[in-house]
Amino acid sequence: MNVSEVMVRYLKAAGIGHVFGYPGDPNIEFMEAARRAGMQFVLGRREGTAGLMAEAYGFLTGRPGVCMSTLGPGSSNLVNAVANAWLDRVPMIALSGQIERKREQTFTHQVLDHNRLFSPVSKWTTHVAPDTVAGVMRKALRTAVAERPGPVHITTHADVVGAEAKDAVVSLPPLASMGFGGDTDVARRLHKAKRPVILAGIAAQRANAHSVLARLAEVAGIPVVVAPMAKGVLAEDHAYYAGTLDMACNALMWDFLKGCDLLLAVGFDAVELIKPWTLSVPTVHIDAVPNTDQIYSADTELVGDIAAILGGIAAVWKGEPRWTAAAVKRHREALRAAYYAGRVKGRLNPTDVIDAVREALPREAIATSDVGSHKLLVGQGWSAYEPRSVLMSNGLSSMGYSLPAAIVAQLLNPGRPVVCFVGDGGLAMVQGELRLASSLGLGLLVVVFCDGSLNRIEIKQSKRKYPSWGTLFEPTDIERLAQSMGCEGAMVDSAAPLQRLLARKRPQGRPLVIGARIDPAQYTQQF
Ligand SMILES: Cc1ncc(C[n+]2csc(CCOP(=O)(O)OP(=O)(O)O)c2C)c(N)n1
Ligand SMILES: [Mg+2]
Repeated sequence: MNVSEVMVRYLKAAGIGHVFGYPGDPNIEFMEAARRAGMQFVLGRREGTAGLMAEAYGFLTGRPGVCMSTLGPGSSNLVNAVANAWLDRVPMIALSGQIERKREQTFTHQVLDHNRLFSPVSKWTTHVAPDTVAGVMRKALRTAVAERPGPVHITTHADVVGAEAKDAVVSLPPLASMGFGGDTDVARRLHKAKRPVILAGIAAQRANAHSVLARLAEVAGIPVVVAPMAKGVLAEDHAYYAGTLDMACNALMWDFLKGCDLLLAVGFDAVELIKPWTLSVPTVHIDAVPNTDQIYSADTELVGDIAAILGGIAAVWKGEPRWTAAAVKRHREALRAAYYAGRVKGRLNPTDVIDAVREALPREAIATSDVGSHKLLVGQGWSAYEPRSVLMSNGLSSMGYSLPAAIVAQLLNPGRPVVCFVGDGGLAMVQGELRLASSLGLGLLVVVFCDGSLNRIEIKQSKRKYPSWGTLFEPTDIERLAQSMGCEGAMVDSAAPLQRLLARKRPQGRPLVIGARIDPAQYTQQF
């Protein structure tokens, strides 16, 4: 199939039988694909009115109205109709041809920047390519009809429309969510499943779904994997806690998910995904918003108050737990063993640091983590027991986050221990804020993973057999840095003094900054 044929298959699968438009050169392959597929082409007398016909089609049927124009003057003529659908809240797929990709940036005749032209009046502006066309069509159709509905604009380049599609799987997502009662259907499916798993993300935490999540996991016996920013949404000593996704021990976690026969994605936001989604298990999307990202495909969507939806499933659950607590425990033990892989005996390993801090602090401690190799281990190894007790930036993943975040966590929770985990690179970006923390009198614990390296990047250089270049930097004397900022400081290079230091006292009235001179060998083994 060529790209146009894949596009047309998606439109037909969505029940769309008409294209309203006005053609130019770059549209010919698309029109031919539409003709062969038995679609009706309605030749308006200008693009603006053809677009309004598509809007009326969308209004009447609830399915996206499809309009089509050529590049340049055709696309600028189409803007008014797209803007109309935007403010009338009508689903629309607007297509505009474009010059070949290799000339788009430098050629000028008839070339307008469609993304800039349509973005103020579209829910999404994008283009198709041979290796993305099916994914783009799934996302475009789901986005156009999701509340509030509106237009998606897709540019179709002249060299793409006839090219062979490499992403040609035609699999239409549900274009509507299930209404009231859908939770009963999902409960039935859960009951039929042998190895269902819940993947809980940040929206579940935002919805305060933690208690009902625990209840559902218990009554139905479903292990819960959490996304990093949702750590604590299920206490990590709960019998059905099954690990954190896309941090250390990634391979083991993905294998665990691959082994399930029904996945409930509960408020899971794919913004936290580092690896592409490769699962093909039947998936139910439970969220406050429809699955418009289409990063994972879900055959069913339950959209609304996440806690209420989970409560509905738990309330109608009948039958035995799907997993025994013992089976989940075996998985957790394998996960823990993988987490310690690569430890070097007699050295201060990153996991030694995390363990020492976790053991020294009470359950209710709040932890913040920065970005880098250390985050991947903190993300898997730090045990969280309460919602919103772990703060990390895992969407933008910006270095320099954890110290400012810890300052605020301590400011808002004066009686609660707060620990900031940070790499030496990340600390260097924001270390001036240590002075703020001491002037505010915050008894923060700051733990710095000192390896003289932007390790996460250095590791990627070494994977390509490149030397470490631009990724190493001179050590900072953390003890003196801390003191000059009005904090207490210490440097450790083995586990025993770290444990002693943490046992001695909690920081009071000013931060305690501990530089942990780690051996990064464990990172190399792990990633
Ligand atoms: C603001 C910002 N700049 C650059 C990056 C890219 N980056 C991701 S991890 C990393 C290395 C971080 O080094 P460090 O803080 O020492 O942590 P380590 O990896 O050594 O544990 C870099 C440069 C980023 N995520 N954010
Ligand atoms: Mg570092």
